[in-house]
Amino acid sequence: MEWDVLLNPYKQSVEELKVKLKGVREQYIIENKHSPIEFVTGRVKPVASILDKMKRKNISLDDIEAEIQDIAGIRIMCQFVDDIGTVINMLKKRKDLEVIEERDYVNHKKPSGYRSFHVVISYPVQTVDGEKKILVEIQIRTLAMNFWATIEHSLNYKYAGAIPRNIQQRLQRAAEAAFRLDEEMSIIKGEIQEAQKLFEQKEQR
Ligand code: 0O2
Ligand code: 0O2
Repeated sequence: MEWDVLLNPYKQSVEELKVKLKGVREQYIIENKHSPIEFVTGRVKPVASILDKMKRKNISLDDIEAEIQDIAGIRIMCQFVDDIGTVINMLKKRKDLEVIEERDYVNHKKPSGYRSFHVVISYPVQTVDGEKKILVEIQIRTLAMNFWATIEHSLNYKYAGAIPRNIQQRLQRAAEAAFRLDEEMSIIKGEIQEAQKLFEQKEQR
């Protein structure tokens, strides 16, 4: 099978969604508002990883487009935990995509310590053969969650999924520290917003 042909609409979708979501950030910034989006990245799953997942989950070639939801992957990084909900609501209101699944690993962390909010969307991409609906997994997470996940992902790769116990324990503690960092930052965010409200009231007097 021609992987390039199969993956092309996925590549197109990732590029389009990156432009659109970076545009959302831009709009907040020009309107002088706090952007719930700090930055956006995206990738098409490498063929080797697709083959791995097919094997691991016993998925046949005919079923990959329906069964592998993260062939196209978008990641949205936020400063604050609250921003995650704002981003999810924004996605749900958009007319150019449909949210079809949600996985809340923010309030229900994985045993590894992983935290992130996953949304699977159906995205209509225009091809030369007409419209094709593509599944895209969007991961929404804070900068602290992203820091932890990036490090843990490299360690998992290094140890081929069998991270030594002592390092696993360190990672658990690091995950707790990242959680506390997010909590501390949320408190500061609240303080800032309160100060701004008081300032506005003073201005109006
Ligand atoms: P900027 O603002 O000039 O840095 P492409 O290579 O065009 O396909 P892209 O978006 O460049 O795609 O690459 P990718 O890997 O999808 O996303 C990386 C983007 O995330 C880059 O922005 C990085 O600068 C940005 N990024 C990474 N870490 C941080 C961070 O901690 N804070 C912020 N604000 N941005 C970060 P761009 O798009 O190159 O634009
Ligand atoms: P990549 O491109 O290497 O990131 P499964 O894929 O079976 O684990 P499922 O239900 O298909 O699970 O999807 P899920 O769990 O919603 O999302 C899987 C993706 O979430 C992973 O993609 C990771 O990006 C991320 N993820 C999930 N758990 C962890 C974790 O414990 N640590 C880290 N660092 N990331 C995690 P892939 O397949 O690894 O692809």
